[in-house]
Amino acid sequence: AWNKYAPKPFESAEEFERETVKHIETTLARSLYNCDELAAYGGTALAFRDRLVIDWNKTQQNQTFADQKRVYYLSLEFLMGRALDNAMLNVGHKETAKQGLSDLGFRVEDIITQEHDAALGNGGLGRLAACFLDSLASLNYPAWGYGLRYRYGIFKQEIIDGYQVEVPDYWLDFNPWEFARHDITVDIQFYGHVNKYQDDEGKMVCSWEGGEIVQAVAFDVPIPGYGTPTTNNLRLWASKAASGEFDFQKFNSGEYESSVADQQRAETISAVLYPNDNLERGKELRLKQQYFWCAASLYDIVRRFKKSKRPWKDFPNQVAIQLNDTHPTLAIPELQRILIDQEGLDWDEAWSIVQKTFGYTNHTVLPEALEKWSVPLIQHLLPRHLQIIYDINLNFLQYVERNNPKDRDLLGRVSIIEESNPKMVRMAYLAVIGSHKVNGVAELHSDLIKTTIFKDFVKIYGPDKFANVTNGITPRRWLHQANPRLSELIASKLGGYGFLKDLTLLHKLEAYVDDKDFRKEFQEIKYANKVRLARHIKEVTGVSVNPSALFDIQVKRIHEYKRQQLNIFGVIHRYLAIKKMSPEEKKKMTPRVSIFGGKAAPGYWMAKTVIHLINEVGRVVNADKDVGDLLKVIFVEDYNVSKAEIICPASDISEHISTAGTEASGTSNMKFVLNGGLIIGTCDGANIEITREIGENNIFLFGNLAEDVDELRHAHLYGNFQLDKELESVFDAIRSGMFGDAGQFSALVNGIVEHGDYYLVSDDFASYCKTHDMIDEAYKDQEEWVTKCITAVARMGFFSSDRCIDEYAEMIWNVEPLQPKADG
Ligand code: 26Q
Repeated sequence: AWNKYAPKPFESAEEFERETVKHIETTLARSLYNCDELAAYGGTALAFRDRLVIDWNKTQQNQTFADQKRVYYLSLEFLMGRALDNAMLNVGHKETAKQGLSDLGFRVEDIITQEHDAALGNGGLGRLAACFLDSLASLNYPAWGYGLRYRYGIFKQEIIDGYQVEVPDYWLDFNPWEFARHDITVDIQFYGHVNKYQDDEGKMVCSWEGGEIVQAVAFDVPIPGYGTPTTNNLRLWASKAASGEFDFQKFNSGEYESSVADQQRAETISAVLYPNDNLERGKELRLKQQYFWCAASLYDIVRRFKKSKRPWKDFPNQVAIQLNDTHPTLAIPELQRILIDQEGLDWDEAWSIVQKTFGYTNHTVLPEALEKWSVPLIQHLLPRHLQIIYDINLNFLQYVERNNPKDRDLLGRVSIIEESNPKMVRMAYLAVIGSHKVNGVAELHSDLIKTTIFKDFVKIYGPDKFANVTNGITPRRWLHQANPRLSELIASKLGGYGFLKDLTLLHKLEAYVDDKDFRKEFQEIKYANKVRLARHIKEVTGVSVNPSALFDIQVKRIHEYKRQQLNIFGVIHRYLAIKKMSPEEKKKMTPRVSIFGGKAAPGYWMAKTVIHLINEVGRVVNADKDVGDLLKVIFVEDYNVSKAEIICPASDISEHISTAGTEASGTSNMKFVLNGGLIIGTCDGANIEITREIGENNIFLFGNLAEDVDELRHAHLYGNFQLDKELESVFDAIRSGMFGDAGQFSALVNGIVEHGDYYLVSDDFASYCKTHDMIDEAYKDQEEWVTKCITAVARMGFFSSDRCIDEYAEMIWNVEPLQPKADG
């Protein structure tokens, strides 16, 4: 299979060493005598990259010749994390590399951790895109990701005096995983005006003219599959000033400075990832990013299609484009523009192609996260697109009116244009209208979008346009890489690593639930993972935690709807209880470590206040001699993908406690259970399906249901609402200054006491605390506890992103896998 020029798989440690050292000495120009871990990482990455690239080239060639339908996944976020361990897994021969590195005086784990995370995402949505790429390649789907090559990923979080401080994440100093394609560029137009004129045949045509041009440059990242040579492509666009005579003129006329300034202005488009998660802020630069990336990607996709010389009506049989939330919605009017203004198709023909091409995934029902852009802004930046959006809307509203002649209000409700001042373009509506399928990301969420934000559209298009694809995670990264010992234990019982390709095979583990040796090893692995996390906590916070205590973890973006405030109030409640206990009572307590992690959007004051409170509580509790090991409160700074790989295998309990109906799916819930931890959670998002799969005896559910939320909120505002008594004493403690200046936390407390408790913290508090008491009791019976954990792991097969991708492929994309050629 390997031609005579291609590097062979490492046949020995010596061969790996030879190539690694060659890269260190030549590609990196470093002497072996001052080779530190970073240089060893570089050499190792390059040696593995050489193998990856061979498969990558073959895959691309194979896909071009096969010329079948391809999937394009458009996402403004790809939260990839580190690549080397994944490359080693997929290329193979990690053991050889381990031996080779050891001969060179290094430990493979230390080398892997040298790599900077590729942190081009905020949270769940970006990590989902990364898991999808892994599954698409592993299942041999011909698929490309398209995104932006941000120079700065999500900021690094430092905690200084208990406050979050944001530090820029400049990550591109050394990135062996990207290939700059300086020959693959697209000119992207902004601003300008529209000219309408008659062409030679007397047809009215529009042309977008003037304005400015920014160049998009392609950077390609290989995405290897597991257990297959298929290696797909992730194409990220970087912005650059268009090179042309214009610059030379400026240089020549002595305007050097302003020419450089133009260049910098162009480069700011791809400079930084917006750090908002589930919040949209209407900034012009963000809209520029969106169009820049959509236009470059579509140009690329259309260029590839046109090489096949097929008629335009074949486009949707060759191309499926999935929109990861509304961020790429401008791709819809952009494709329509290409087809009518540049390719000369008539409107209806073009529109039918557009609708068949796109699918749209919704990730939220939170009103503050639904994207809207002001009409004047779009008019200014993208004048031709605004016209097309208006025409799409006109056609759509005429269609609605024909079918619903009596419903006058309906037109205003479903119009893409919101008649506010200024007028706004509702991107989610445009995405629904321009796609053939709309999906939510967990059953409850998919039901909710049909009855809330898209209710009218269900009436207009019928229910079949709406579907559910419950999220999943890749078991390669989230089981095998993050928890190698558990993966090995499972493989030893299941007769190999087949479960990493078919996660439903985990069900065979149930046969071992009573197997003494298996149970013991399962527990030992969990303990070892807790020791590893405890070591990390000690290193960065200086606090010692007891690995035998119950590890209770909540790591995710800080957001009011995710309710980290409920968790920390619960912790304070526990602290107050411990302070009142007799020595005998203390002896009966289950020792706990409450661990938090997550970033707050830099402008989200309430979220930052929550971080501050957690840190202040930790400062007081961790120093309190009365408490000792019974309670520790830890904030792990800079939560990211590589931290998650240490944290997820180390939980006894993890918290997924959003107000019912607010968390679309959640995916860390899946990661924790797959790694042998249990969940405390609300009936929200994928928690519901996790419960259905693993059984309600193996999960701790609490709180009000989604169907009760409206009424409860109403009661807060108009009814006779009583603050929960225990919560009141927590607030009294905060107000007393027990955790520092009480004034700092007044907005947090008053939001609940005075301003309607929108997230229903008080309503769920008693049930939350009671459930934690049940967890304490359950944890005392370790035998029963382990049974629950093992049973849950065995029943998690459904939550593989492989299952999820197969569902998209069949229900939405209509694409088939392409078997890799055995011979290059
Ligand atoms: C929009 C406009 C302007 C600036 C930023 C944004 C923006 C950025 C990121 C809006 C939303 C996001 C991210 C949303 C997100 O991560 N949603 C999560 O998606 C997961 C995968 O489906 C779900 O599991 C989570 O429930 C959902 O919150």
